[in-house]
Parts: sequence; structure tokens; C-alpha cells
Amino acid sequence: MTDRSEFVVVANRLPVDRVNGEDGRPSWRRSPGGLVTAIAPVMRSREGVWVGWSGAADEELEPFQADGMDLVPVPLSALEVERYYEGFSNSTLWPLYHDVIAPPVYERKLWEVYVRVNRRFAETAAEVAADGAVVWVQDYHLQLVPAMLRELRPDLKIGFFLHIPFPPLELFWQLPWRRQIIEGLLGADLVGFQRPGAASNFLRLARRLLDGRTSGQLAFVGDRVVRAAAFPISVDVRELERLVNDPAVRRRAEEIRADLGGAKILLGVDRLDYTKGIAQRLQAFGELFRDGDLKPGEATFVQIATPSRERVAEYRRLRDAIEQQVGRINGQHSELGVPVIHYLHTSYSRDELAALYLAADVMVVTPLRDGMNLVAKEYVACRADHRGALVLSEFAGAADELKRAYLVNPYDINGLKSTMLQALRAEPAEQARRMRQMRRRVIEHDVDRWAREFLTVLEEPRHLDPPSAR
Ligand code: GDG
Repeated sequence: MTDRSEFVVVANRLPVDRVNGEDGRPSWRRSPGGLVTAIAPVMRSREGVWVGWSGAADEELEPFQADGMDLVPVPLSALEVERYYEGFSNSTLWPLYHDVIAPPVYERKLWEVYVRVNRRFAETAAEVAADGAVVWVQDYHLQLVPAMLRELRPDLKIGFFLHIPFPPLELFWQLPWRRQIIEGLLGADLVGFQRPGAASNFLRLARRLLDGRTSGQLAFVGDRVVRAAAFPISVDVRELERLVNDPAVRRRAEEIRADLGGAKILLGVDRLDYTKGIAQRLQAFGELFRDGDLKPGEATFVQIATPSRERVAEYRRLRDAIEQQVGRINGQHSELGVPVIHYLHTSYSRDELAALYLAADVMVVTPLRDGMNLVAKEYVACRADHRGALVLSEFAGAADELKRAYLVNPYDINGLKSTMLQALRAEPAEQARRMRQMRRRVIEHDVDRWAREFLTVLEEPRHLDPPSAR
């Protein structure tokens, strides 16, 4: 692959995972997940390339093709993985952007490597982009790329999308490198967020830090205009409907129900992350047994906790705490052969997840802060039968759209308890009424639409004057 491309995606990870074939030779398989599904058709129609890291440290790979996509690997050394990825991205930015639920680490040596790695991504993107190409940069790992890339290639149209929340000024102000991050993002023509509040937080910071002017969604930076707006991400509804229509998946859902002995099933599916509110929901569930509202065998909680960022200390502590909590609750309330919580620290196939969604009476999604939360939307997309209930945190971006969920404040344990009971005891007609409305929203606003809307706004010709000139 030598040609430069009209459409470039830049993300921390390439959209493929390495798999070892039966002959022991490695090959690549497309990673599951909405982002790749949404962007793959655009990649194909525009002959796009994807710039990202392969996932293995100290590996130099030539550009390659996989699943019909042109991929350009960016190498990272083991030290860079530690300081840029586990360090600045996941120990500084992730907790800071999620309401400082865990204390962010501010260390200069992490920042220095974040800058160095962002520059490498920007340089690679600059090499592969054709004249006037559209470049779409993804997420918090790469917030300096837009400005670095603009410096190298002023001809490009640059979009940036942040998948996680963007904090209010009062929190963002802690960051020793706050100005550099805002300047980095303002290198884009369009900065997309999950929620309108995040876009406002960003515009307020741009005004305050750079003495800039803003008007509505626009920030005026020198002779440039930058737009900041919300583009709530969504799921691939068609793929999920295909999964739940598969007879094998339906049989599996029945099998799960039978294995759990006819108990009502509450389900949690999360990366094991301190932002997801797993401890709060388990505490509330345990107390329902303590109070005598539920009996073992009547209801059971299935918590899938997908292993995540296990080299970051905060995540190891979280795992220990959750596992201790599950042990305590089961120890106190289970009966022989009838555990009240089924805790599974592993990752499952999409088919198994779909079967679990189908089997669950109540889906419990209680993050303390979440950019969007796709699990909530996946559950809704899977319930074409209009059964099941969704308990959803007000602090997930998805709450803006899924207004007919049973909305909760996950910090309010009594509120969580009563809402989980209410959802468990809802009449089928009430479940159907709520589910129908939520489904309408998710079906109309799927992940294709998310990508299309972002790119349409990014590419629309603009004749905008600063507000003073109007
Ligand atoms: C970030 C933001 C935003 C989970 N376990 C397994 C598995 N999953 C899949 C789910 C879902 C995805 O992973 C998780 O997405 P979420 O949105 O729930 O959360 P984050 O990972 O934190 O994602 C978030 C998102 O980016 C997109 O912008 O919504 O707010 O934090 O699709 O189904 N998939 C498989 N096996 C598992 O065990 N195959």
C-alpha cells in the first residue's frame, strides 16, 4: 500500500486482534464492537486507511491489509505502553474525565511520553493522508493529534471524537497540562462529544484558557472556526437483531434460564472498571436479601466483569474489592446450590452476550459516570420481544436518550434498591410500553447514523465569520 488516502481514521488501537491459527501462524481478525462496524463501510467506500497500535509492545510492523481494510501500525515500546497508555491515558485522563472517582496521577514523565506518542500518531497520519483528505481522530489517548497534524498538514479536514465524558472546568482545571490539551483539540475543525453538556464544558474552557471567543457551538481561534457539538454514539442494531434471531442464541438463552432454576435474572455486563458502579449495584442487591425483600432462588444477579487494564494498580485493587464483596454477599445470603450472585471474571463471545441479554429480566447499568454506555443500548436493541426492564444510571450518556428506562442515582443505595424491585415487579404491559419507546430511539439512531452525521457536519462547507463581523 503506497497510495495516500482520502479518508484516514486515527485511533489508539487498530481495529483488529491477532489470532493464532491452527498452523501456529498469526493472523488478524476484526475486533468486535460498534466503532469498527460503523466506520468499516466508510473505509471501504472511500478506500480509507486506519492508523493505530497493534496491541503488542516493541513490535515493528509494515502496513498491511485485514478484513478489506488498509491498516498502518504505529509502534509503541514497552515503556511507552506503560507511560502513554497505562499512565497518562488511563491513570491521569480516565479518572480526571470521570469525575475523579479515583484520584488522577499527575506525573511529568507520563505527560512527556504522551506528547511523544501523540506526535508519532500525527506524523504517521500526515504521511498517509492525501491532499485535502478527511482525518478522523478518536478518543482521549490522542487529544494532541489534531493540532500537531494541522501544523504538519494545514490542508486536511480534521475531526475528533471523544468517547468518554468531558469534565467541567472546575475539575479540568486540576490538570497541569490543561492548556496544551485544549490547544490540541482546537486543532480540529469539528470536536464531537457524547453529550451536549460536554461540548459546553469544552467551549467554556476554550474561552477561559485561550481568551477565545465562542458563539453557540463555535469557537474562534485565530483565523479558524472550530465547531464543538454532541454526536451520541450508538450500536449496530441490525447485527444485534441478527444475533437474537439465531435459533442457537435463542436456545442458549433458554438454557441459561433453566440453569438458573427459574429465578428472575438481573444482569450486569461491564469492563471491570471503577466507573461502572458495580459495587453499588451489588450492595443494593445484597441488602434486598438482608431486608427480606428477596429470597434465594427468587432472583439472582449475573455479573459479567470483563478483565480490563489489569496492569494499572487501581484496577487490581478494584478487582480484589469486588471479589471480596461478592464472596461476602454470597456467604451471607446464598443457600446450598443457590448462589445469589453469579460473578464471572471473563470475556464472552457476542453470541453468548446476546443470549444473556435475551435471558435477563432486568438489565442493571449503574455507572457513576459514563460517556454513553453501549451495553444499555445493546440490551434495548436485543429485546424485540418488548420484554425485560432496564435500570439505568442518570450519569450515563445513554440516559439522555433512554428516558423510559428506570433511571437511578447509583450513589443512592436505597433508591437503587427500590428501583431494582420496581423493575423486577413491573407488569409485562408496563415493560412493553417502556421498551417500545426506548427501541424506537435506538433503532432510529443507530451507529451508522452516528458516523454519517459526524462526517456530514465535518465536511459541510462553511462560510462563517467571527460574531463581531455579523
Ligand atoms: C467507552 C466509553 C462509550 C463487554 N464485555 C464483553 C463485550 N463487551 C462489549 C459490550 C459493549 C462494549 O464492550 C463496552 O462498551 P461500553 O459503552 O459499555 O463501555 P466502555 O468500554 O467503557 O466504552 C463508553 C463507548 O466507549 C463507545 O463510545 O459508550 O461510555 O466508556 O459493546 O457489549 N464484548 C464481548 N465480550 C465481552 O465479554 N464480545
